[in-house]
Amino acid sequence: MIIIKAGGSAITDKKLPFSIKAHALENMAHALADVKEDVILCHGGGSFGHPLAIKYNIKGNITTQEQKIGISHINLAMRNLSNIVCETLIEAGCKPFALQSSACMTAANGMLETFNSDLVKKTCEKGFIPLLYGDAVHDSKTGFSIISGDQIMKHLAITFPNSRMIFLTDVDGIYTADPKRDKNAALIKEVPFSKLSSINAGGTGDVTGGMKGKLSEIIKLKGLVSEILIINIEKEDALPYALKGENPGTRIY
Ligand code: IP8
Repeated sequence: MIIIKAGGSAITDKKLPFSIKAHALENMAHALADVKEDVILCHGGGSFGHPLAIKYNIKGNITTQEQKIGISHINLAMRNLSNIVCETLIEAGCKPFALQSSACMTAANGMLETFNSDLVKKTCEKGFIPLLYGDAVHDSKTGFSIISGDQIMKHLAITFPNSRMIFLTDVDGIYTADPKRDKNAALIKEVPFSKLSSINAGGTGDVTGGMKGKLSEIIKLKGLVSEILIINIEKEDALPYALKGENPGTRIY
């Protein structure tokens, strides 16, 4: 099993609300059209989910009318992004089947609590690519909360042990510092799980964390996956290489 996370920054343009990076989506879709192994795809919120989460102050207890309107907006925006991803995959010859995260997952205090992963299994068994995404979900403690795609990845890692995971980003892999802010940042080609916590990869204003946040989620995958690749989906060859087992970015083992 190959489980792929398409990061929000990789497939959307965070500078412009509700805008996508069409070339990145197309690179991903074309690479997946040729893959023979079972694949699960999960994407983040990017310019569709995160600006709304900030605008409507989606954190803690969701009690005000304003916050609740925000939840509706996020629910719609994430479906819209999922539709765009699906359309791009279908055009490239893939068979995606979107599973609306808000309809098959719940959270408790912002942490994923229940997940009907049977639907994911059935979708794979029938030869489709299950498509999941970070989303606003029912929360047993706060009313609603936002589940990140990385939390979903952790759950998938437990459900499908020893899978390979590929994280698609807009940078070549993990750097010694944030490559968008620090020109001395150097790419790390290989790193063991045990050294991940000492890397200062820089962060962004995402409600669920940026690259630093991603690494803190990735650390939790130790012992659950066979390996993780972090690659740049803006480079046309990166995902085809990664799917063949090569390392065009950073390999975590
Ligand atoms: O981009 C968050 O998912 P992430 C999704 O994987 C929303 O952190 C709705 C902001």
